[in-house]
Amino acid sequence: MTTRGRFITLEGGEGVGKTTNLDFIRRWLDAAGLEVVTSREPGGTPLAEEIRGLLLAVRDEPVAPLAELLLVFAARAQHIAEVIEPALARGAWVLCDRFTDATYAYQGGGRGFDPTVIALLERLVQDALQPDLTLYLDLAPETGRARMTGRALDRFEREQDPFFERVRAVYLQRASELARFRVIDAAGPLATVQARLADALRDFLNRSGQ
Ligand code: Z5A
Repeated sequence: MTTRGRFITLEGGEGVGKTTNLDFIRRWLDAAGLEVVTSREPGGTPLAEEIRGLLLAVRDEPVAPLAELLLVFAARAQHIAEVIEPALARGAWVLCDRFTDATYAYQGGGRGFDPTVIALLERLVQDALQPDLTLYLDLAPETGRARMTGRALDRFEREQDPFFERVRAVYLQRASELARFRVIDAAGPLATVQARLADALRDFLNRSGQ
């Protein structure tokens, strides 16, 4: 019988280094002899990537918070069905740049949705699916923002500092409540951050009996 794969998510505010470190983590897991599928949210399939485009586009029409929340979960439903579940079922490890903790942080903390509403949709869309390990890259929002200098900002990145303070507060709250979280200090040189990530991965593999 095939052993189900593990689901690892990478989380954090803007500019903390998720995209930069995703490839490092993938190579690290590859070197450990694991089959790894990398993906991202919102996105990960053609349809979900189209929804990502809708969510991130800067537009004149204000986006109703409920429309935003439902689009996030619509993309997630497609991503789970097409990519995440099939990969885990065949024994591959899935490494995903953001998942539902981002919904609690951005739509919950940022936009003010009651977490019980998010939890309702989470159950509907995910059933029992949860990450096995969540690597949360923690950084002061102003440091992350400074790293983004010169980039064209999307609809979320145009939010102001208090929005990102609320996002960070929700991530830290969840990290204190959920055992699957590992908080990684994302400040300092990239090599230092990657050494912290490698420690967390080594620890997870040891605990998983790999
Ligand atoms: N969103 C949501 O609202 N609800 C949800 O449920 C989900 C998502 C899943 C898109 O996500 C948006 O979707 C997101 C929340 C919303 N918006 N925001 N904000 P995204 O992950 O694509 O967006 P992002 O957070 O803005 O990602 P990003 O711009 O790609 O940032 P990053 O991946 O964390 O950082 P990076 O691109 O790897 O690094 C930024 C720069 O810093 C880059 O030049 C690096 O070379 C540099 N860097 C990286 N590490 C270091 C260190 N250690 N030192 C110095 N410089 C560094």
